[in-house]
Amino acid sequence: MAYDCIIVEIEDEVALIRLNRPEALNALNKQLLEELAQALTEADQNDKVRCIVLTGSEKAFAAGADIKEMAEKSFVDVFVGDLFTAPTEAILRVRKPIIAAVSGYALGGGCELAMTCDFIIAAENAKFGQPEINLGVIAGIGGTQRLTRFVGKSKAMDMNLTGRFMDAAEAERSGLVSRVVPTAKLIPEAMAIAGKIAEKSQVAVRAAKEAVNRSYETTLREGLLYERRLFHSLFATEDQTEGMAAFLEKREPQFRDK
Ligand code: CO8
Repeated sequence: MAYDCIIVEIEDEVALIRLNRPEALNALNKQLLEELAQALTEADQNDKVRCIVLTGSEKAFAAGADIKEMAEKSFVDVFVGDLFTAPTEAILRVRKPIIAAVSGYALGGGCELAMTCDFIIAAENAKFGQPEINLGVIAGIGGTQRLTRFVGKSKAMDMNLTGRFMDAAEAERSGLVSRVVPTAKLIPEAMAIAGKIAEKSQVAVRAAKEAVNRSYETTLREGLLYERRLFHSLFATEDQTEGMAAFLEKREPQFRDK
C-alpha cells in the first residue's frame, strides 16, 4: 500500500518504517497515525518481517501531536472522536518487536509514541520531552503513565510540569532508552539490533515480549507465574530442542519458528 506520511522498506526480514512529514518535524496528525497503524499491522502479518524499526528524520523522530490540527478542536470533538485511541491501540496489538530509533526531537506524542514501542535506541542528538504543559494541556497517550514507569516519579513530574527536554545521556541514565549511538550510525545500529532479534526463534521472541509487557499489567507474583508457564510451554517447541542441542554441539542454532 502507498503512504503519504510514512515510508516503509523491508530489508533482511526487518521492516523499517520512517515517519515522513519533514515540513512539520513529523508532527503526528490523523493521517500519519492511521497510516502508521496500518503499516505496523501489515508488517505484523507479513511472514517476511521478523522485527520492526520505527524512526523519523535526523532532526525529529516526532515533535508531538500536530498542534495545527488540534488547535480548533473542542472537548466534544476529542472526547467523542476518541482522539488517537484507535491507532495507539493498533500499535499495542502488534506482536512482533518494535524498536524506536530516535534522532532529534521526540516530544509530546512523539515521546509517547517512542515509549509505546518495545524499546528505544537514541542517537546522541536525541531530545525527549513532554512539553504539553506549555500549550495549556497535559500528555494524553502515556506521558504521565509510561514515562513515570521508565524514569520514576521525580523526573516524570519534572518533565511534565516544566516541559523541559531530556538529552540522550540523561535518557540513558534514567532508563528511558536502552542504548545511545552516534547520530550518523542510528539506522545501521537499529537495523543490526533488529537483525539479531530476527535470527531468534520467533516463538520465543513473542513469548519474551508478552512476558515483559505483562510485568506492567500485573502483580509480581502473577507476572512470575505467567513467565514460568510461558517458559514451560516453550519446551513443546522444536526450537527449544534445536537451541539447546546447538549449544551442546557448539554450533549455531537453525531456528524454524516451530
Ligand atoms: N505540530 C504541528 N507543527 C509543528 C509541531 C507540532 N507539534 N512541531 C513543529 N511543527 C512545525 C512548526 O510549526 C514549523 O512549521 P512552519 O515552518 O510552517 O511554521 C516546522 O514544524 C518547524 O518547526 P520550528 O520552526 O518550530 O523548528 P525549531 O527547530 O525552531 O523548533 C521545536 C523545534 C522545539 C521542536 C518546536 O518546533 C516545538 O516546540 N514544537 C512543538 C513541540 C510540542 O509542543 N509538542 C507537543 C505537542 S502536543 C502533544 O503532543 C499532545 C499529545 C497527546 C495527545 C493525546 C490525545 C488523546
